[in-house]
Amino acid sequence: MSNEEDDDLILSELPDDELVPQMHDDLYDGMADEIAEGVDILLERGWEPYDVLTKALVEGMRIVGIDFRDGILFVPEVLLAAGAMKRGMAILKPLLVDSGAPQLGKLVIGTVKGDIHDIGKNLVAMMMEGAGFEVVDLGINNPVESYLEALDKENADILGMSALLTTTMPYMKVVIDTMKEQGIRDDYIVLVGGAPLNEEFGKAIGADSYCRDAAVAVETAKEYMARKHNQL
Ligand code: B1M
Repeated sequence: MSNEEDDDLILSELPDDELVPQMHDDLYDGMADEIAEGVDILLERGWEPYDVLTKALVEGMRIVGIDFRDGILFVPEVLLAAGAMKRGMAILKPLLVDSGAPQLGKLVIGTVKGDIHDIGKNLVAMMMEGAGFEVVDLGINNPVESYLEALDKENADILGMSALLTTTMPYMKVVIDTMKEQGIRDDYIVLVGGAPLNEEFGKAIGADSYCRDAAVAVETAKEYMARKHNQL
Protein backbone atom coordinates (compact mmCIF):
# COMPACT_ATOMS: atom_id res chain seq x y z
CA MET A 1 0.00 0.00 0.00
CA SER A 2 1.60 3.28 -1.04
CA ASN A 3 1.59 6.09 1.47
CA GLU A 4 0.86 8.69 -1.18
CA GLU A 5 -2.39 6.92 -1.93
CA ASP A 6 -3.13 6.75 1.81
CA ASP A 7 -2.63 10.49 2.25
CA ASP A 8 -5.62 11.22 0.02
CA LEU A 9 -7.93 8.79 1.75
CA ILE A 10 -10.66 10.12 3.97
CA LEU A 11 -11.71 7.08 5.97
CA SER A 12 -15.09 8.48 6.93
CA GLU A 13 -16.02 8.79 3.24
CA LEU A 14 -15.44 5.10 2.53
CA PRO A 15 -18.42 2.73 2.58
CA ASP A 16 -18.12 -0.20 5.02
CA ASP A 17 -17.04 -2.65 2.33
CA GLU A 18 -14.07 -0.45 1.49
CA LEU A 19 -13.32 0.83 4.97
CA VAL A 20 -12.86 -2.63 6.48
CA PRO A 21 -10.25 -3.78 3.89
CA GLN A 22 -8.59 -0.37 4.27
CA MET A 23 -8.36 -1.03 8.02
CA HIS A 24 -6.72 -4.39 7.28
CA ASP A 25 -4.14 -2.49 5.22
CA ASP A 26 -3.69 0.12 7.95
CA LEU A 27 -3.21 -2.58 10.57
CA TYR A 28 -0.69 -4.25 8.29
CA ASP A 29 1.15 -0.92 8.02
CA GLY A 30 1.01 -0.36 11.80
CA MET A 31 -0.98 2.88 11.45
CA ALA A 32 -2.43 3.16 14.94
CA ASP A 33 -4.14 6.56 14.46
CA GLU A 34 -5.95 5.33 11.36
CA ILE A 35 -7.02 2.16 13.16
CA ALA A 36 -8.43 4.21 16.02
CA GLU A 37 -10.26 6.41 13.53
CA GLY A 38 -11.63 3.41 11.64
CA VAL A 39 -12.89 1.78 14.83
CA ASP A 40 -14.65 5.03 15.82
CA ILE A 41 -16.26 5.33 12.39
CA LEU A 42 -17.61 1.77 12.41
CA LEU A 43 -18.99 2.26 15.92
CA GLU A 44 -20.63 5.52 14.88
CA ARG A 45 -22.22 3.63 11.99
CA GLY A 46 -23.84 1.30 14.48
CA TRP A 47 -21.51 -1.69 14.24
CA GLU A 48 -21.47 -4.03 17.23
CA PRO A 49 -18.13 -3.74 19.10
CA TYR A 50 -17.63 -7.51 18.72
CA ASP A 51 -18.00 -7.26 14.92
CA VAL A 52 -15.52 -4.40 14.76
CA LEU A 53 -13.11 -6.50 16.79
CA THR A 54 -13.41 -9.69 14.76
CA LYS A 55 -14.04 -8.37 11.23
CA ALA A 56 -11.73 -5.35 11.21
CA LEU A 57 -9.00 -6.07 13.79
CA VAL A 58 -8.64 -9.84 14.25
CA GLU A 59 -9.01 -10.46 10.52
CA GLY A 60 -6.34 -7.81 9.84
CA MET A 61 -4.00 -9.51 12.27
CA ARG A 62 -4.65 -12.86 10.57
CA ILE A 63 -3.32 -11.39 7.33
CA VAL A 64 -0.28 -10.01 9.15
CA GLY A 65 0.32 -13.51 10.54
CA ILE A 66 0.39 -15.06 7.08
CA ASP A 67 3.01 -12.62 5.77
CA PHE A 68 5.03 -12.95 8.98
CA ARG A 69 5.07 -16.72 8.49
CA ASP A 70 6.11 -16.33 4.87
CA GLY A 71 8.99 -14.00 5.67
CA ILE A 72 7.40 -10.95 4.04
CA LEU A 73 6.99 -9.11 7.35
CA PHE A 74 9.52 -9.10 10.17
CA VAL A 75 9.34 -8.58 13.94
CA PRO A 76 9.57 -4.73 13.93
CA GLU A 77 6.69 -4.44 11.45
CA VAL A 78 4.61 -7.00 13.32
CA LEU A 79 5.23 -5.08 16.55
CA LEU A 80 3.84 -1.95 14.88
CA ALA A 81 0.81 -3.91 13.68
CA ALA A 82 0.34 -5.26 17.22
CA GLY A 83 0.51 -1.70 18.56
CA ALA A 84 -2.19 -0.59 16.13
CA MET A 85 -4.32 -3.60 17.11
CA LYS A 86 -3.98 -2.67 20.78
CA ARG A 87 -5.06 0.93 20.08
CA GLY A 88 -8.23 -0.38 18.47
CA MET A 89 -8.82 -2.87 21.29
CA ALA A 90 -8.45 -0.09 23.87
CA ILE A 91 -11.40 1.76 22.30
CA LEU A 92 -13.51 -1.40 22.23
CA LYS A 93 -12.67 -2.62 25.71
CA PRO A 94 -15.07 -0.42 27.70
CA LEU A 95 -17.82 -1.30 25.26
CA LEU A 96 -17.24 -5.02 25.58
CA VAL A 97 -16.81 -4.91 29.33
CA ASP A 98 -20.32 -4.67 30.68
CA SER A 99 -19.84 -3.49 34.24
CA GLY A 100 -23.42 -4.19 35.30
CA ALA A 101 -23.25 -7.95 34.75
CA PRO A 102 -23.35 -10.20 37.82
CA GLN A 103 -20.06 -11.99 38.58
CA LEU A 104 -20.11 -15.46 37.05
CA GLY A 105 -16.79 -16.60 38.47
CA LYS A 106 -13.15 -15.66 38.73
CA LEU A 107 -10.53 -16.30 36.05
CA VAL A 108 -6.76 -16.12 36.40
CA ILE A 109 -5.20 -15.89 32.95
CA GLY A 110 -1.69 -15.46 31.58
CA THR A 111 0.62 -16.31 28.71
CA VAL A 112 3.06 -19.11 29.57
CA LYS A 113 6.75 -18.88 30.32
CA GLY A 114 8.95 -18.06 27.35
CA ASP A 115 6.08 -16.51 25.41
CA ILE A 116 5.43 -12.77 25.04
CA HIS A 117 2.37 -12.88 22.75
CA ASP A 118 -0.50 -11.20 24.55
CA ILE A 119 -3.05 -9.93 22.03
CA GLY A 120 -5.17 -13.10 22.04
CA LYS A 121 -4.90 -13.44 25.81
CA ASN A 122 -5.95 -9.79 26.25
CA LEU A 123 -8.88 -10.37 23.99
CA VAL A 124 -10.01 -13.39 26.00
CA ALA A 125 -9.61 -11.39 29.23
CA MET A 126 -11.67 -8.56 27.74
CA MET A 127 -14.48 -10.80 26.52
CA MET A 128 -14.60 -12.74 29.78
CA GLU A 129 -14.92 -9.49 31.72
CA GLY A 130 -17.61 -8.41 29.31
CA ALA A 131 -19.49 -11.63 29.98
CA GLY A 132 -19.41 -11.03 33.73
CA PHE A 133 -16.31 -12.85 34.94
CA GLU A 134 -13.83 -11.28 37.29
CA VAL A 135 -10.45 -11.46 35.57
CA VAL A 136 -6.97 -11.42 37.05
CA ASP A 137 -4.52 -10.94 34.19
CA LEU A 138 -1.00 -12.14 34.95
CA GLY A 139 0.44 -10.81 31.70
CA ILE A 140 3.11 -12.67 29.73
CA ASN A 141 5.97 -15.07 30.40
CA ASN A 142 4.47 -16.78 33.44
CA PRO A 143 6.30 -19.54 35.28
CA VAL A 144 4.25 -22.20 37.04
CA GLU A 145 4.77 -20.47 40.40
CA SER A 146 2.99 -17.29 39.36
CA TYR A 147 -0.07 -19.20 38.14
CA LEU A 148 -0.29 -21.27 41.33
CA GLU A 149 0.26 -18.31 43.62
CA ALA A 150 -2.46 -16.28 41.88
CA LEU A 151 -4.97 -19.15 41.84
CA ASP A 152 -4.58 -19.57 45.57
CA LYS A 153 -4.43 -15.87 46.49
CA GLU A 154 -7.36 -14.91 44.28
CA ASN A 155 -9.51 -17.91 45.19
CA ALA A 156 -10.10 -18.37 41.46
CA ASP A 157 -12.48 -20.76 39.75
CA ILE A 158 -10.73 -20.95 36.39
CA LEU A 159 -7.16 -21.02 35.15
CA GLY A 160 -6.66 -19.78 31.58
CA MET A 161 -3.35 -20.27 29.81
CA SER A 162 -2.33 -18.89 26.44
CA ALA A 163 0.58 -19.95 24.21
CA LEU A 164 1.35 -18.89 20.65
CA LEU A 165 4.54 -20.82 20.01
CA THR A 166 4.96 -24.53 19.42
CA THR A 167 7.99 -24.27 21.70
CA THR A 168 6.03 -22.80 24.63
CA MET A 169 2.77 -24.73 24.44
CA PRO A 170 4.25 -27.81 26.21
CA TYR A 171 4.77 -25.59 29.25
CA MET A 172 1.03 -25.78 29.86
CA LYS A 173 1.53 -29.43 30.75
CA VAL A 174 4.23 -28.45 33.25
CA VAL A 175 1.69 -26.24 35.00
CA ILE A 176 -1.05 -28.89 34.99
CA ASP A 177 1.35 -31.62 36.14
CA THR A 178 2.52 -29.41 39.01
CA MET A 179 -1.11 -28.84 39.99
CA LYS A 180 -1.61 -32.63 40.02
CA GLU A 181 1.51 -33.14 42.13
CA GLN A 182 0.20 -30.62 44.63
CA GLY A 183 -3.23 -32.27 44.69
CA ILE A 184 -5.01 -29.11 43.51
CA ARG A 185 -5.70 -29.94 39.86
CA ASP A 186 -9.39 -30.68 40.40
CA ASP A 187 -9.95 -27.53 42.42
CA TYR A 188 -9.89 -25.48 39.20
CA ILE A 189 -11.30 -25.48 35.70
CA VAL A 190 -8.34 -25.33 33.32
CA LEU A 191 -8.91 -23.77 29.91
CA VAL A 192 -6.17 -23.37 27.31
CA GLY A 193 -5.90 -21.53 24.02
CA GLY A 194 -3.60 -20.09 21.39
CA ALA A 195 -3.14 -20.44 17.65
CA PRO A 196 -0.93 -23.58 17.59
CA LEU A 197 -3.12 -25.60 19.99
CA ASN A 198 -5.99 -27.90 19.19
CA GLU A 199 -8.55 -30.03 20.96
CA GLU A 200 -6.32 -33.08 20.98
CA PHE A 201 -3.45 -31.19 22.57
CA GLY A 202 -5.77 -29.82 25.25
CA LYS A 203 -6.89 -33.36 26.11
CA ALA A 204 -3.36 -34.77 26.01
CA ILE A 205 -2.03 -32.29 28.57
CA GLY A 206 -4.98 -32.76 30.92
CA ALA A 207 -6.76 -29.41 30.43
CA ASP A 208 -10.54 -29.35 30.83
CA SER A 209 -11.00 -27.68 27.45
CA TYR A 210 -9.21 -26.13 24.53
CA CYS A 211 -10.84 -22.85 23.42
CA ARG A 212 -10.52 -21.94 19.75
CA ASP A 213 -11.25 -18.27 20.29
CA ALA A 214 -12.40 -15.73 22.85
CA ALA A 215 -16.10 -16.33 22.21
CA VAL A 216 -15.64 -20.09 22.73
CA ALA A 217 -13.66 -19.36 25.90
CA VAL A 218 -16.61 -17.38 27.28
CA GLU A 219 -19.16 -20.06 26.39
CA THR A 220 -16.97 -22.84 27.76
CA ALA A 221 -16.29 -20.99 31.00
CA LYS A 222 -20.02 -20.32 31.45
CA GLU A 223 -20.85 -24.00 30.93
CA TYR A 224 -18.28 -25.18 33.45
CA MET A 225 -19.40 -22.60 36.01
CA ALA A 226 -23.03 -23.67 35.59
CA ARG A 227 -22.01 -27.29 36.16
CA LYS A 228 -19.93 -26.31 39.18
CA HIS A 229 -22.86 -24.47 40.74
CA ASN A 230 -25.21 -27.38 40.09
CA GLN A 231 -22.85 -29.66 41.98
CA LEU A 232 -22.71 -27.41 45.04
CO1 B1M B 1 4.91 -14.02 16.86
N1 B1M B 1 4.74 -15.81 16.09
N2 B1M B 1 6.78 -14.39 17.27
N3 B1M B 1 5.00 -12.17 17.37
N4 B1M B 1 3.23 -13.80 16.04
C1 B1M B 1 3.40 -16.22 15.66
C2 B1M B 1 2.67 -16.91 16.80
C3 B1M B 1 3.74 -17.20 14.44
C4 B1M B 1 2.65 -18.27 14.21
C5 B1M B 1 4.00 -16.36 13.19
C6 B1M B 1 4.25 -17.18 11.97
O1 B1M B 1 5.33 -17.71 11.79
N5 B1M B 1 3.26 -17.31 11.14
C7 B1M B 1 5.12 -17.79 14.91
C8 B1M B 1 5.04 -19.08 15.73
C9 B1M B 1 5.46 -20.28 14.95
C10 B1M B 1 5.44 -21.51 15.78
O2 B1M B 1 5.62 -21.54 16.95
N6 B1M B 1 5.19 -22.59 15.11
C11 B1M B 1 5.70 -16.64 15.69
C12 B1M B 1 7.08 -16.48 15.96
C13 B1M B 1 8.01 -17.48 15.33
C14 B1M B 1 7.57 -15.44 16.78
C15 B1M B 1 9.03 -15.18 17.22
C16 B1M B 1 9.81 -16.44 17.62
C17 B1M B 1 9.68 -14.41 16.05
C18 B1M B 1 11.15 -14.11 16.22
O3 B1M B 1 11.56 -13.52 17.18
N7 B1M B 1 11.88 -14.58 15.26
C19 B1M B 1 8.85 -14.22 18.41
C20 B1M B 1 8.66 -14.97 19.73
C21 B1M B 1 8.72 -14.10 20.93
C22 B1M B 1 8.34 -14.86 22.19
O4 B1M B 1 7.17 -14.98 22.51
N8 B1M B 1 9.31 -15.38 22.91
C23 B1M B 1 7.57 -13.55 18.03
C24 B1M B 1 7.25 -12.23 18.36
C25 B1M B 1 6.08 -11.59 17.99
C26 B1M B 1 5.83 -10.09 18.22
C27 B1M B 1 6.42 -9.57 19.54
C28 B1M B 1 6.43 -9.36 17.06
C29 B1M B 1 4.27 -10.02 18.11
C30 B1M B 1 3.54 -10.17 19.47
C31 B1M B 1 3.02 -8.86 19.99
C32 B1M B 1 2.10 -9.07 21.15
O5 B1M B 1 1.41 -10.07 21.31
N9 B1M B 1 2.08 -8.08 22.00
C33 B1M B 1 3.96 -11.28 17.30
C34 B1M B 1 2.72 -11.49 16.63
C35 B1M B 1 1.73 -10.34 16.64
C36 B1M B 1 2.42 -12.72 15.99
C37 B1M B 1 1.21 -13.08 15.07
C38 B1M B 1 1.47 -12.42 13.74
C39 B1M B 1 -0.16 -12.69 15.55
C40 B1M B 1 -0.55 -13.22 16.93
C41 B1M B 1 -1.83 -12.53 17.33
O6 B1M B 1 -1.81 -11.57 18.08
N10 B1M B 1 -2.95 -12.99 16.74
C42 B1M B 1 1.31 -14.67 15.03
C43 B1M B 1 0.74 -15.27 13.77
C44 B1M B 1 -0.52 -16.07 14.02
O7 B1M B 1 -0.94 -16.34 15.12
N11 B1M B 1 -1.10 -16.51 12.95
C45 B1M B 1 2.71 -14.92 15.45
C46 B1M B 1 -4.27 -12.37 16.94
C47 B1M B 1 -4.95 -12.98 18.18
C48 B1M B 1 -6.33 -12.34 18.35
O8 B1M B 1 -5.10 -14.37 17.97
O9 B1M B 1 -3.35 -14.98 19.69
O10 B1M B 1 -4.43 -16.77 18.26
P1 B1M B 1 -4.53 -15.48 18.96
O11 B1M B 1 -5.69 -15.60 20.08
C49 B1M B 1 -6.98 -16.10 19.81
C50 B1M B 1 -7.12 -17.62 20.01
O12 B1M B 1 -5.91 -18.32 19.77
C51 B1M B 1 -7.66 -17.78 21.40
O13 B1M B 1 -8.50 -16.65 21.51
C52 B1M B 1 -7.86 -15.52 20.91
C53 B1M B 1 -8.92 -14.56 20.47
O14 B1M B 1 -9.89 -15.10 19.63
N12 B1M B 1 -6.77 -17.78 22.56
C54 B1M B 1 -7.20 -18.25 23.76
C55 B1M B 1 -5.52 -17.30 22.73
N13 B1M B 1 -5.11 -17.47 23.99
C56 B1M B 1 -6.13 -18.04 24.66
C57 B1M B 1 -6.24 -18.41 26.01
C58 B1M B 1 -7.42 -18.98 26.43
C59 B1M B 1 -8.48 -19.20 25.52
C60 B1M B 1 -8.37 -18.84 24.17
O15 B1M B 1 -7.49 -19.31 27.72
C61 B1M B 1 -8.70 -19.60 28.27
